Amino acid sequence: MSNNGTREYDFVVVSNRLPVDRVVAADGTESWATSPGGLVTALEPVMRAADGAWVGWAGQPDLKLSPFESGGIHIVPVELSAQDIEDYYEGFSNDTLWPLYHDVIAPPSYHRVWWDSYVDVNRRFAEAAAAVASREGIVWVQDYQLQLVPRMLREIRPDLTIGFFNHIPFPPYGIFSQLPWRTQVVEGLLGADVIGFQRQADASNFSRAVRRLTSHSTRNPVIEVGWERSPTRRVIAKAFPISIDSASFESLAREPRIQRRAREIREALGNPKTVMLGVDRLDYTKGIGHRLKAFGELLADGELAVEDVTLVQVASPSRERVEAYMNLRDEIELTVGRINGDFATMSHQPISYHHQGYPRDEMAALYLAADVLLVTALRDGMNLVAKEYVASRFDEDGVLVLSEFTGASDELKRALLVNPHDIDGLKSTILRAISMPREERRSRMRALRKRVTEHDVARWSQAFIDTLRQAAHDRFERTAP
Ligand code: GDG
Repeated sequence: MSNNGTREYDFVVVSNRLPVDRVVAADGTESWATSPGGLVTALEPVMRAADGAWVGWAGQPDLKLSPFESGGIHIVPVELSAQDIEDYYEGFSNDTLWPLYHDVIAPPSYHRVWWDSYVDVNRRFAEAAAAVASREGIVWVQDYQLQLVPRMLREIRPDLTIGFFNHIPFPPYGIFSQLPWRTQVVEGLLGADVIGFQRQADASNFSRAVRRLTSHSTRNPVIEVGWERSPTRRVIAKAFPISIDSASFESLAREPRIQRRAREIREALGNPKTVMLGVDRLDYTKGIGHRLKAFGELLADGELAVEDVTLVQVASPSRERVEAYMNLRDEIELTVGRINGDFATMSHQPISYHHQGYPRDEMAALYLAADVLLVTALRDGMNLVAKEYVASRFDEDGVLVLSEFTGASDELKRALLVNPHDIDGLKSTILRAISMPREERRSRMRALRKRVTEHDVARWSQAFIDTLRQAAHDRFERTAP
């Protein structure tokens, strides 16, 4: 208990979005359902064991909510106004940082009012976390929307141990240096004791930015941070590749009703010899256009026949109020329409396109139904879809075509790795995937499954939290009288 009687928590997670969704029943009553995301699943046991709270935004503007319990987690809502959402979230997070951190695939917009809002909202998240964390507790901040929180939080609560995990890439300095507020962002992150990235390359890019922008010394993975008026602190910046709840995907796929549904999907598509699948948020980083181009050319060249191959593309709606996403949707849907118009017969469509989100059961059935999964991202922090496909394939079948520009490609080496910019290379890889002999499919899928089942999301969170606890231990040892 704090002085003012509110409860305090030893383990606090801070993320832009809370892990719960508001559900309004037909009779108007409201409740909260825990969203089935990987992060919640991974952190639930830690939350329970360590008396945890979760700080974040409930997903709707101007919603005043008091803290509440949901699924055994103490939920601390941070209110965002419609203006905050426009400037901090859709603006600075999704139209400045997102394109900048993904190799400027789309041009980032730099607006000072967006930055001011980002600073302001980050401060409110930091204050909310500071208010609920117990003395010498642990706070774990998630992702690029909240990069200033670690430093702000440390200034309010120097007793805390603070972790930060970046779910998206950290760009090379030549790109990062475009950001007018680059030094503030780097110093913001350095408020943490442990900064986690998806890949080693991201951690190296970050260390280089630290060397270029600050006078702190770096010796991988340690950065010695000397801020004015405070003693030097050791910050660890290294890779912790995220994963999925592999066992739960596998057991879902093993359910007879899911396998039945997978067969139904193939039948509904006219039982083509090969079903290829793409599952992505409709985002310009995912390389959906490159994938469609390669597929369209294979049909035009006569290398693939529409009766033999169907591409199912799930493009789940995303960031629909950001202009770049509106334009992307038009572009993709024009291309899908053209390919279908050019090659469809009365009984077969080359692309089965879905601008919808599906329940997890349907996703698992799709993974089972697909002979080939196409992941052609131009840049992706990790890409969990690739891991979900592998986890679902308990039958040791299916071929994963995986972009070299995903974090997942560092681990899933026995996928067919592609450079999605090389359309000819992509085309020949697709043909290779379609005609791969059963024995080779099995041996590759086995190796991929070994990696994904052994390195699941529980192992990821455990590794991060262990490093954080070790950092806390070392810090208190060094400062002990
Ligand atoms: C960011 C980083 C990093 C998608 N459509 C539906 C649906 N999904 C689920 C997938 C998967 C998740 O959303 C997407 O995760 P990804 O990793 O593929 O991509 P981002 O959303 O861009 O995630 C990424 C990740 O954070 C974690 O650190 O890997 O690099 O960009 O789980 O299955 N799920 C359901 N219906 C859909 O229609 N149920």
